[in-house]
Amino acid sequence: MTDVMIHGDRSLPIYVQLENLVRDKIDSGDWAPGIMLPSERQLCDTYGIARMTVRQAISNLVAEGLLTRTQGRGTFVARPRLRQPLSKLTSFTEDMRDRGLLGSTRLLMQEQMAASPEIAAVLAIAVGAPVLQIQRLRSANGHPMALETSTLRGDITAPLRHEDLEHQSLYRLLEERCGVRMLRASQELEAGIAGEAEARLLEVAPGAPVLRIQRRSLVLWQGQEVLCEYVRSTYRSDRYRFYVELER
Ligand code: 16G
Repeated sequence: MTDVMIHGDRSLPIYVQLENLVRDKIDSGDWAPGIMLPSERQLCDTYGIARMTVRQAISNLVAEGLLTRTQGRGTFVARPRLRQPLSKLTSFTEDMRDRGLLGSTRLLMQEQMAASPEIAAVLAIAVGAPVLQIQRLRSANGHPMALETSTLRGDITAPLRHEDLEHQSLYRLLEERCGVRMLRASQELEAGIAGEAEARLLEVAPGAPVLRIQRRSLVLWQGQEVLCEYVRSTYRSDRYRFYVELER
């Protein structure tokens, strides 16, 4: 077996040669994002190599994020992740528009409620004060990207009570309807795994790696700087890459 050459260098283990071959096909555009790879059996037959070897190469490329595997459907060439700067306070709508993608939203919940102690502490308001909570699934070109649960101060967002939050940008509405100017935000990002419900919405397997983000936004409202928005988001880690410029 060690004598087999499927990609340039006979001295490399066969699974590495196969990985390199797949990489080349993706880099050259021969295998475009979203296309399904030949089956394990086909790869074995085409290159005359063992099933275990094919499996190892594919698993490594899945772990690397170059391929994605969907249970029962097959292995696909991954779509390149969206590179999102962490230094700009932008909205999902703006992010999609800037990239020439078609952003869409599914509104899962829109409710007026009383602030829990946790929310009250985060937004620096009284426990029981009114808040508006909305949960939205955000997609790009029809592909689910993130699930966002935003909690906003009820007094500031009172004009939004009957607004359609499925087809309009929340940040634009805040600025145009609520007399708010978005100023800045603090954001925390950590790794997580998708629970059952969010996995279904994001169309990933339960337990798939995700990025969890919390954002607290400060706005100018009635001449004062106040915390207005607290967002907990779950981003698909295979669709996003966040970056930040560092200075010294
Ligand atoms: C982004 C923000 C979210 C904000 C939303 C408003 C993160 C990581 N991202 O998705 O906090 O609520 O934009 O979007 O929190 P919209 O104006 O398009 O409704």
